[in-house]
Amino acid sequence: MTSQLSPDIAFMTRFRSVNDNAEAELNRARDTASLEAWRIKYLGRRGQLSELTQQLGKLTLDQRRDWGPLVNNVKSTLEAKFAAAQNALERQAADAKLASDQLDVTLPGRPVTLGRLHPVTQMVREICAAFTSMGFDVVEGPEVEWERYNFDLLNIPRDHPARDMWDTLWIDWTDPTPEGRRMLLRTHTSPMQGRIMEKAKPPIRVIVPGKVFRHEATDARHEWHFYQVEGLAVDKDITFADLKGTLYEFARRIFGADRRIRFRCDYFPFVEPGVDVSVDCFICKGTGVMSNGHGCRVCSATGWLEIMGAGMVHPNVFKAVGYDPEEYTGFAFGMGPERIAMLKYGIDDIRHFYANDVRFLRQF
Ligand code: FA5
Repeated sequence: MTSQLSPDIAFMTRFRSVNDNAEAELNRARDTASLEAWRIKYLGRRGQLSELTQQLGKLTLDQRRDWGPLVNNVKSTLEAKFAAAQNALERQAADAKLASDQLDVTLPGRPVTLGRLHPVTQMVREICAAFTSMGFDVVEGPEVEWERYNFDLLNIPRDHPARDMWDTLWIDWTDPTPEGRRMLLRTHTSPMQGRIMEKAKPPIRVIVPGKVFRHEATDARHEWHFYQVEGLAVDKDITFADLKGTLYEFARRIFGADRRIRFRCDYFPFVEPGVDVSVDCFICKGTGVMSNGHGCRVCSATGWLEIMGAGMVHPNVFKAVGYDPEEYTGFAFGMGPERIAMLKYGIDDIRHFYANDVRFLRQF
């Protein structure tokens, strides 16, 4: 004998089991994945509540009137509980994230490392500022230079013995033109004198900071690459007194009024007369002798440190760039910012600047 449940009883049994199971399983859903699986199982398009709604169709009209609202009621109750469970889970996740992200304000901060300008860059800028405040313009030029500007235009023709004053690093390159031009790493910033005068008409008042290179052995005062700042002033009636006045003012601004400064005759082929300018040595205070009685290593026991060469522009240089030396006069100078920084900060070896030891560099 087979027993057949009436559709009414069968529906009621199914309704109860769906209702009970749905609630129990929803309470057990602990994460988003199981919550989503629950939604698909009960509230999805092919879920158990849709199935129940379809089964309503097998009941009589009266039974449908009784069961219809109940099914709807259960559906909306389950939807509300699902939404609440979902909210609770989201809140839990947000709380957990907040807790793990919490800042411990008592932890020591990480120090921020500040970059700084290299002491030679600072010195070059300071020198430029001293001259710009006196009305000079700043121009820059190429580090790889033609022999013509580095030597020829400066009254130093080929085979002139004065070329030995600058041990030159030549560029390994052959000029295909008949002129057979030669290139080099500029040995000083003076080549910019010719470049500037070729292009501009007086009055000229410029300074040229830049790197220079020489094929020479290094020691406490000599690097094979270093900076120079060139100066050039050309106009009618410029005299040696203007040069002295400008350099005294420069030394006063950089070293203060107490520092002694010395002009001595010197030879540079592109100036006449030529001088070298020195400042009294900061280590031996101009005596030439150190506190231990030995001769001063920094100034070679002379008491003076040479910081620049200078002089009145040679008439041959004016002629080479097409200026009339009867009409114009001018002065030029070329200084070494490393040497000036050594004097200013009491540094006893120029090689510290380019040894890249941050313990040294951090002091500036
Ligand atoms: C010159 O280079 C000339 N061009 C300067 C000049 C310009 C004279 C205009 C007249 C008119 P000198 O070789 O002396 O001159 O170098 C000039 C300055 O550069 C020196 O006084 C010194 O301060 C610096 N200097 C020279 N050689 C070195 C070196 N090997 N290392 C560091 N500084 C140096």
